[in-house]
Amino acid sequence: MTEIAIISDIHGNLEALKTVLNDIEKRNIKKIFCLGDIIAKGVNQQACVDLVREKCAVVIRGNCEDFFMNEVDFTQQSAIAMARINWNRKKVNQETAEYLKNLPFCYEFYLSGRLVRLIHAHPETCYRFIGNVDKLERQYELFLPSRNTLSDKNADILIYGHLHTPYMQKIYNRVILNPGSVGNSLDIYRNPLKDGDERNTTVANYLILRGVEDSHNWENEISYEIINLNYDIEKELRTNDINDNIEFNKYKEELLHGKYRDMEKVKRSLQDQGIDPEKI
Ligand SMILES: [Mn+2]
Repeated sequence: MTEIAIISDIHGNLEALKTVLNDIEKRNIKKIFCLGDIIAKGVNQQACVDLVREKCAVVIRGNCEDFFMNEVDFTQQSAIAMARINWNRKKVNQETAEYLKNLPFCYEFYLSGRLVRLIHAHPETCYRFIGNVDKLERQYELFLPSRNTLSDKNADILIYGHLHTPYMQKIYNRVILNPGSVGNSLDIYRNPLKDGDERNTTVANYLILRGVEDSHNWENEISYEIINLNYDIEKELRTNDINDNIEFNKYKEELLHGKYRDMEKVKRSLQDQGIDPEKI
């Protein structure tokens, strides 16, 4: 039986990453795969990339690596977007920027007879958002191959990041898994009028997969488990400050209370799909 830890969306949060890596080590799990978005938002981006490179056997590209490390047409960007781009680019050195720019889009392997595919967000592009409240037909897109996937088969188990909240869904005989986010979890975002409790604050999330690697036998055992860990958020925030983190106050609200800075954008996209955001 092989155990694989899947981590995602670290976003420059070193304290959260160290907490997750310690937990993985304590469990004696030797294999770690990363789904991207190591950078952007927090200030400790270089240290996070260094640790991920040291510890992870597989690393794929997230939308943040794609967006911040590639050439951007500045004439198309707003002033705040330009400030974000410049700030994030300065957080990693040139060699790291090259490494991030060249990360693969996808990784695939067999586990207990299932084709497991890792992507950041969607088989076509690392930017498209398919959430845990989207319609099943739309979610099924996640299993499909594209010109960017390594094989042209439908995945049996699709693992993606991008949502910043852990998620598991079975559709027919296929499974969607999302490990949530190590460093920018929005896991406890709730409408305070409903069942939310901000005192719980956010936790670091990751996923453990267990099965027989490289086996094509469906009869082999397979299991998955989401881990939620408290970490020292205040300590991480002390390494950020108003001068060093251009969006410090928004960052603080996200880390402490899971209040996503672009929630209005998410609400609009839910409404576009005919989903009432207040009912989630
Ligand atoms: Mn992300």
